[in-house]
Amino acid sequence: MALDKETLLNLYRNIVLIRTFEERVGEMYYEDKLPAFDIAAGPIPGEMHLYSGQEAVAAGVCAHLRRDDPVTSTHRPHGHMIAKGGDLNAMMAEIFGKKTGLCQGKGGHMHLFEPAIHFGCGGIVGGGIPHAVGAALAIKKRKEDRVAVAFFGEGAANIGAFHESVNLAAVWKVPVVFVVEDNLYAISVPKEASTSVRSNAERGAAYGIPAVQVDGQNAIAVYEAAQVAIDRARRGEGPSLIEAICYRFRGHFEGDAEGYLGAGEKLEWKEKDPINILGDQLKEQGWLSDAEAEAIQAVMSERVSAAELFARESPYPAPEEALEHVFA
Ligand SMILES: Cc1ncc(C[n+]2csc(CCOP(=O)(O)OP(=O)(O)O)c2C)c(N)n1
Ligand SMILES: [Mg+2]
Repeated sequence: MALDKETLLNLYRNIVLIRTFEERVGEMYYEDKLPAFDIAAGPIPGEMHLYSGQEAVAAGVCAHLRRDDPVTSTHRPHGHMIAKGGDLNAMMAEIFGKKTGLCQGKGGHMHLFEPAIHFGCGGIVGGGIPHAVGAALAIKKRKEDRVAVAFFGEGAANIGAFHESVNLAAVWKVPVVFVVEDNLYAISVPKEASTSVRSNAERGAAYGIPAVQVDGQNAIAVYEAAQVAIDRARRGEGPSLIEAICYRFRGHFEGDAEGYLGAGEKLEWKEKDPINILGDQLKEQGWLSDAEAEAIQAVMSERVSAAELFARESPYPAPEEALEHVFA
């Protein structure tokens, strides 16, 4: 499949934006937390799970989605939401716990909800998978051509909700695509220690749905696999599964000592940085010069800085609002 210049450049811009956002959040997260690592201190209190390294998966899949296609995400949601077209300012404000955030500052980084782009996520591992199937069932009942996508990790693929969801999606033949991001670990647990099959793509056969494995560091490979799965779902032909083999460049959470990594493992994976892989593919075509790459980086840095400024300058919710808009 020959991809055109604008499609590839858009993938590249998206990946650079996600990386820039994540790395800046990673810097800001440590403000005032060190040296004792006080998790409640600084402008971004609480846990933080960043998506750097896995950007090609979110970008390659979401490139096919419309604003009205529902997406469920995870405890590592920023990349998915940015790729889906999320409002950077409102995302960043939510991460800062500010009133102008997507959940008025009461959700934090794992609870980003934006109805306008049909996006939701949450900290319960595997929790978004049944929601995506429910959304797909609604789409089918209404006879719409929308597609639901569930992003989740390979750890989540061992949760009961995954198996029940894939089974029912197949039985009901609903328009959903399951995207397993296999980044080799669930916190510190390697996949081999928790998973009965070598590849989650093998599990598609157990439920009678198409499933493929792709190189999740290669945006073009993800884009092409997602095109097949999403087109199929839009045509009413039912669910499918994509397993993207990828790697997170940061710890499971910020503050992770990463004692479980093999020697040199991270450096090896950094050779497969999705920005460089796609950048080289673009350069080979003559579609990206070093100066153009720098210009794209400058635009994305500017967008992230604007979101940071917005978040920093926004007010916190008032204490008397603490019990509003929450289950209490
Ligand atoms: C139901 C549930 N069990 C356990 C946890 C604790 N937990 C948070 S993230 C995580 C690992 C998830 O691994 P994976 O699905 O591979 O996603 P990744 O973090 O690698 O992106 C676990 C066990 C949780 N949040 N929810
Ligand atoms: Mg994982």
